Amino acid sequence: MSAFTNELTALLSSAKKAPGFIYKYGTAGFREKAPVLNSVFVRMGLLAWLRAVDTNQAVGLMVTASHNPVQDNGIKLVDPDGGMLAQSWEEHATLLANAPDENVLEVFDSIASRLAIDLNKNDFGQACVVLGMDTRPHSKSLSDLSMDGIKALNGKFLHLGVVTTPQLHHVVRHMNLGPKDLASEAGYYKKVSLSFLDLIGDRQGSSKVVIDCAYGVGGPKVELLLKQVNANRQVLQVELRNVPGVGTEDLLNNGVGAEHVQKKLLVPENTLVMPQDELVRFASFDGDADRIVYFCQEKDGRLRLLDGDKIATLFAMFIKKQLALLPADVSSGVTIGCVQTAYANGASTAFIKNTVQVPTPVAKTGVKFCHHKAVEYDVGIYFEANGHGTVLFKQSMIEMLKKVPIDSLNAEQQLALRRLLLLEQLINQATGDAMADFLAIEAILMVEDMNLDGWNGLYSDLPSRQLKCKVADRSVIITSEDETRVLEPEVLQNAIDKVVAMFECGRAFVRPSGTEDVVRIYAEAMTSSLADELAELVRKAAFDHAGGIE
Ligand code: 16G
Ligand code: MG
Repeated sequence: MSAFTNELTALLSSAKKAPGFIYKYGTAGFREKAPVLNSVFVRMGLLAWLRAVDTNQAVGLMVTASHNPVQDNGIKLVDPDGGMLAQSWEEHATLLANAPDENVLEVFDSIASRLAIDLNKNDFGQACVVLGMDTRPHSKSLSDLSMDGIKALNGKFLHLGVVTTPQLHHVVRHMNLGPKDLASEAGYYKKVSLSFLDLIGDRQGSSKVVIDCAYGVGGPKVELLLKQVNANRQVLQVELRNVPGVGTEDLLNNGVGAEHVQKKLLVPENTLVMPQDELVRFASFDGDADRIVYFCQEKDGRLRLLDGDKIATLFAMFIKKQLALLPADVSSGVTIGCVQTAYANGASTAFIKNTVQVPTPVAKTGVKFCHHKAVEYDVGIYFEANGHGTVLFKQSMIEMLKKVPIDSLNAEQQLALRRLLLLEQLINQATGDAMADFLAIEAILMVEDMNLDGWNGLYSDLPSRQLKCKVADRSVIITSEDETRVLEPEVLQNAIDKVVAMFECGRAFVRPSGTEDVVRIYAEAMTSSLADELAELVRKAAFDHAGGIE
């Protein structure tokens, strides 16, 4: 370590910690106002290299604050399999980010020695930190700070420049697990577009889709993807709106994008919904394009949302159908699950469980928790209602499917097998991915000859409402593992139970947010106004029993 001390010391003293600030590795990494993040970026450069050396593989560092406003930025660290950073390392990240300026090297050394990681060894294997960044104005200078940290340790890095979060996950995964020729942004477009085109055969999109890109990085990237999709013939008619450009910085996630559409049930601002758009389906990405929701506008101007639950339902039905077409000896042992969170609409849970006949285990909010549960199945579908999600296919099952003698199958079975294998190629196996999910959804709609009405009509959502409540200290609320119940303070859960019992089909829960300093409230009931009423009562209960302040 001593060999690096001079350069490191200079770098660390040029990026001092914001006084008194406590950094938290939240649900999806560090996320704060950009000006207080300099020290975190340098330190996370160091930590990312440590993780790379620890695993002898490529790891990732994404500079983004996802759906947050443009003033914010953040870091998401990516593990060698392309998934989120191992939870045990979140503690190291938090420790290092909060170390007093004068102790950073000491803390760093102690983490390295505790994990027996030798930064002076001769062979670092494939260790490398892959960086990517979104389009925020400060993303470049912040990612430079992480690079400086890696350089100060003589570490190896590869900066992909501006990419979506899932593209970074893709590159890291392919660098380590192969095929290596796909481990690039270009490889991403190739893999996703070719599997999509193979999946749809000679079909063509029947109507126009408009994508609200949230003025985020998804805009320019989906444009590149669609160029490849439509290279030989016009397969998809897509119109992009809210694409970033000169002077649009402040518009990022501002009244646009998946978060706005899903939480507020409002059409994105600046997205002119003209009369001829009535039959058009819309999709909204979030700021770093790792989630997607669909919607359309009713004749009365209201928004009809097809959220992550509807997306999960579509995937579950399609996959279940293909599996059912295969001979029993191939499909009978295949396990399939659709992981949801407490936010899943009750109607979706009932439909997936009872009609599609796929189990719906509940995971804690956050991609990492859903992902973790989904890998327990051969086919693990997971989607949060907010549109984060993907479908994971266990490699052993894919190998098994590839070994099925094609001649033993009839034409329909061959097609079903092919579709499953292509879906695995199309859908991001590392993380939720707005672009890949978009093409997978469009492919299923085409193959199933389904329109938005047919998809939306699979079940009707129970009306729901989400609210926030400010409390002095949200950590006083402790929930059950699946977040459906409050364990502490007990009086809060008792109060919630009491109000929920007053509503037919009522369901409600509260949980401390992992990304904002608020308590979140969710309520579901038979009508919108009853859901509003229940949510308000539960908000009041949280305010009264968990130290409400505003
Ligand atoms: C983060 C999570 C998302 C989760 C949300 C909950 C990732 C990539 N993102 O955005 O999955 O739904 O946090 O936020 O994991 P909350 O804790 O503030 O409600
Ligand atoms: Mg995001």
